[in-house]
Amino acid sequence: MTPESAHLDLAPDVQLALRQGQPVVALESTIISHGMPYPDNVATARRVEAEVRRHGAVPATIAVVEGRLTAGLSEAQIEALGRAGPAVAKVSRRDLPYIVATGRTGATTVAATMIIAAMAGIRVFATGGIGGVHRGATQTFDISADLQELARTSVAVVCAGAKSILDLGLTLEYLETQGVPVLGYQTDQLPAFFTRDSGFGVDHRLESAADIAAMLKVKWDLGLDGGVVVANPIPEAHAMNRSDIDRAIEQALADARARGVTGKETTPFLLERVNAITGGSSLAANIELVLNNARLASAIAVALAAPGSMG
Ligand code: PSU
Ligand code: MN
Repeated sequence: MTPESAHLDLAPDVQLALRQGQPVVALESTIISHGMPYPDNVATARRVEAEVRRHGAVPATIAVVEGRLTAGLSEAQIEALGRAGPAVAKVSRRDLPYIVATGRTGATTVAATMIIAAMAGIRVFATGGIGGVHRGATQTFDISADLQELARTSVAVVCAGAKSILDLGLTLEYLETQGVPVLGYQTDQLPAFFTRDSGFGVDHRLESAADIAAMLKVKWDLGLDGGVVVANPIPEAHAMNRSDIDRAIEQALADARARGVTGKETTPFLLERVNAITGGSSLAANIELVLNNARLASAIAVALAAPGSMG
């Protein structure tokens, strides 16, 4: 037993799948507690797990439960995280040792989920949107720890790009500096979460899950540790009107400035404001894009697990 595995609990089906080299997809929990309102958050988490199963992989929703790093939450654990909502600690890399040492429960961000997934041996992770460089970061220095994690931890993160609550141009610059490939799945454009096009391009375009899996294998075979952003645009039918979402985001940013919101509260505050201002329409889009990411992540995990693929 390695020192870290003493802190790690795997659900039986996750453990079995990993032992047999079967595909597993990691899922995060901050999206449940801080990214969507109850009870849609719990319903969505369940649907995402079912979607992963339907596409041939085992879902592992990740959180810290009473001090245990947990990959593969039970239904009751998901319900508890969703019901508690923002009262649950939001756990990124810097928070993990405190939460574990004190036996607390926390919802893991993309960064912390990547860490636990990598410990467990899970290489593919589906979420909604990643954190990034915030607007105004030249003054605030507010850069999500997700980006640094992508630089160091070898997990592919399938997302719908990032919300334009962030400075997407600076986010791409940061990822370039850190050597993190940003792949477009069947697109040349970086998607902006609710919309298919942010006005920025991706580094490389790939057409299939198998091609993405092949590139991941080469990256890691070459010893190029670190993550990859797989940007998967929201399905056309569910994409939002750009000017509606832009207006909501501007309003949310103004509200955050007026209230002096800083630090780890910034992202949850902005997510909650955007949800509130746009009402049900953004929530519906959010749910659809996460399901879409779960499907692609499952296909990538299946391709990676194919005989001869990961050696
Ligand atoms: N962006 C979203 N939905 C989310 C998050 C970001 O559209 O749920 C969450 C993710 O868990 C992400 C975290 O890892 O917020 C980033 O927080 P911060 O910016 O404080 O690093
Ligand atoms: Mn931040």
